[in-house]
Amino acid sequence: MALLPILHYPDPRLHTIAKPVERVDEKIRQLVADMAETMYDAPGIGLAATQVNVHLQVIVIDLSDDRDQLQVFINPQITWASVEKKNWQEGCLSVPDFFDEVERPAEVKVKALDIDGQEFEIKADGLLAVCIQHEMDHLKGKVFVEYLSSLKRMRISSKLKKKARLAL
Ligand code: K1U
Ligand code: ZN
Repeated sequence: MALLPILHYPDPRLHTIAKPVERVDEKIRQLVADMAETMYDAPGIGLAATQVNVHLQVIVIDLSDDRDQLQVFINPQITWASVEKKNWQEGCLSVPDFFDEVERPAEVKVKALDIDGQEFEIKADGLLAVCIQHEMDHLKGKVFVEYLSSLKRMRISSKLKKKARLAL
């Protein structure tokens, strides 16, 4: 297993659109294991392959307190979203130390492949629904700060650029 470097906003690679996985093979299983290790280490509750500069439709999520209930979504598709919307405070490992509210559908149904390449569909609400939608945005090249005002986005961008310069 390996820890993978996480891209930070405003890295343009975060805007790459991920391609579908053609075959769930050992290489994909290794990517999932490395992504899970990276998410647990960060620590985070989710991670999309885009964030580790791999442009394939792979997501890992673990919302459990004991960090032992990994959920893997390969080629995820939202098949239904509720009309009801909800605001949640979101964070992102690619936008360290910033949290802000985003409005999204309160419930979604998502269809995906699991680690064995088997199709499954789940209905999600609460934080799982938020996290799935947030991670699926990453696969489409969208970072949650793009839901915020351009002023907030510019402030975040310049703070993170400054932080990156100081880290050199
Ligand atoms: O996509 C990511 O960068 C992961 C992100 C997922 C997420 C969090 C909150 C709302 C929507 C999506 C994170 O994991 S940010 C870190 C975080 O929320 C957290 C970290 C440790 C413990 C609990 C939460
Ligand atoms: Zn994120």
